[in-house]
Amino acid sequence: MKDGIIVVGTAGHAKVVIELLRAGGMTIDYCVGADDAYTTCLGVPVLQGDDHLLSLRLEGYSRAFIAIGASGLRQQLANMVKQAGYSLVNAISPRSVISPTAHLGEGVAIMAGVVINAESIIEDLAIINTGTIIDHDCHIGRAAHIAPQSALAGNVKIGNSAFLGVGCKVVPRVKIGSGTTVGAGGVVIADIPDDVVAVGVPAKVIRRLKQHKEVLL
Ligand code: JB2
Repeated sequence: MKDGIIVVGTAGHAKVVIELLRAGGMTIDYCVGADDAYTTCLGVPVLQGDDHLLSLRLEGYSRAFIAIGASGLRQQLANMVKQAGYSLVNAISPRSVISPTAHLGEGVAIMAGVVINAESIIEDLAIINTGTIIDHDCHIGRAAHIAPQSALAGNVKIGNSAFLGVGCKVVPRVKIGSGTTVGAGGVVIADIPDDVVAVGVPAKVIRRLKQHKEVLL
């Protein structure tokens, strides 16, 4: 069995994740990227093409992290590596503050400066980006992404695959639907349905999106 981590993804998100994993004392042996990916990422050798995930598994690697921002692709690749027999590690900054009563799923990224308060739940594959605050009793859905410097008050629910742009604010008890995007700087003061784009202060729906696909294992 090999102890090193395989990071899937080779671009900006992978760089941040590699540094988080290193800060947590882990060693990253390879990145696996698309066929046209660069050959190294922060000094980690890059293998091009997902067939490598299977050969690395046969070599004895068993731990991976999916470091890709696009939530659909992140879920597809997570399913692929799990089916190949990998487990997903978490990438958690030692400079985040996470309540002992919060619950984290697997394959989650929690960047520096994040605060997650009591009894909040972060589902698998979610990204809680730099400097974001998640107050008590929030629920962040599978593969959702809360971009940097956002702030969620207590009891907020964010649906699966939702995306909150940089600097969003959400008042208590609001629900934001699955597959929904809230544009940068949006202030959400009322529930927002699934699969829409909402922007502004206060945030208003401006567009419907194609229904997002749940990519469950
Ligand atoms: O089929 C694939 C594949 N397709 C694209 N297999 C594998 N293994 N990897 C694939 N990729 C990889 O997704 C590319 O090689 C590349 O590494 C990555 C897409 O990179 P992109 O430049 O779109 O960004 P990112 O995912 O690293 O970061 C996004 O999300 C972050 C959370 C950006 O929006 C960042 O700004 C953001 N911070």
